[in-house]
Amino acid sequence: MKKKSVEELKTIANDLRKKVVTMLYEAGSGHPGGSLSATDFVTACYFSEINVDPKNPKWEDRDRFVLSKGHSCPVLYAALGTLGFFPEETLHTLRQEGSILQGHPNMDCPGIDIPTGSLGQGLACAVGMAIGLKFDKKSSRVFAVLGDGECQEGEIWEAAQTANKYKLDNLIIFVDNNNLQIDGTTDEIMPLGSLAEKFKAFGFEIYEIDGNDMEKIVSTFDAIRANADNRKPKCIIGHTIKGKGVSFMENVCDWHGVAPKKEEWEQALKDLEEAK
Ligand SMILES: Cc1ncc(C[n+]2csc(CCOP(=O)(O)OP(=O)(O)O)c2C)c(N)n1
Repeated sequence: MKKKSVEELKTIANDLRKKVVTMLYEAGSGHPGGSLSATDFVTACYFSEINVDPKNPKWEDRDRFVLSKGHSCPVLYAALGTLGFFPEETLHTLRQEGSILQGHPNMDCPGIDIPTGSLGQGLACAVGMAIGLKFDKKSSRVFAVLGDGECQEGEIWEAAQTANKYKLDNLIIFVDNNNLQIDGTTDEIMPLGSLAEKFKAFGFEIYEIDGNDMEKIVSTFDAIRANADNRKPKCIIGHTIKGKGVSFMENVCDWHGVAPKKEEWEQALKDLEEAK
């Protein structure tokens, strides 16, 4: 895929945010906060960095993408629909019975490499994929998006140990570090300390950035590519804002898993239009 400029990526991210709030408004349920905090990273992945083919979603040599924090799937669906993995009109069927776009992703949806939603499990799946790709001598990479609240799950750290043991330099994880969980701050629920220090201690190469800054995300990908074969898994700690881009959702925990009503949806679209 032809690489997009940072400005083009910012425009796409804004467009995906609009699609996310619209999908959630139409569905009447879903998770806006964590979808909007992860939007810039998902955009940079799908529209610039990862090697996938919308016409051949199961292409053997594709890069893999694991949305470990599966509840944030509206933004992933918006990206996949925009790219043509499925007809874009399908985005209007989010969470409907029989739709390929369920409240948590499953593999009926073209472009989804693994079902997720039970937090803590996705990184282990990504690690397994990265081991398999190395075993098959493929140059494909595995990208995984984790929540900071999700990092309170023990299985994350078992998977991290394994990534280190097998020197998975083909694994790139992004921690969407928005400091909020389902019903409070991550610190109130279970303090995490420094995730950068933790993943470093687990053998990862660390990049700590503003995870809503497109330029930083793109330059981090450049740095990772320049340093690809150092036999270390990579971890980007992305400091983000939950609900990013919608004034009344930003940093408000109550918007973790609630859909906007009509006036709120209209206001959200207005905010995003103004942010363009
Ligand atoms: C194993 C498991 N326990 C609990 C939940 C319920 N749950 C859904 S989202 C969420 C909070 C996740 O917080 P975080 O990972 O920080 O996600 P974000 O803030 O980015 O949405 C919880 C506890 C779940 N999906 N899976």
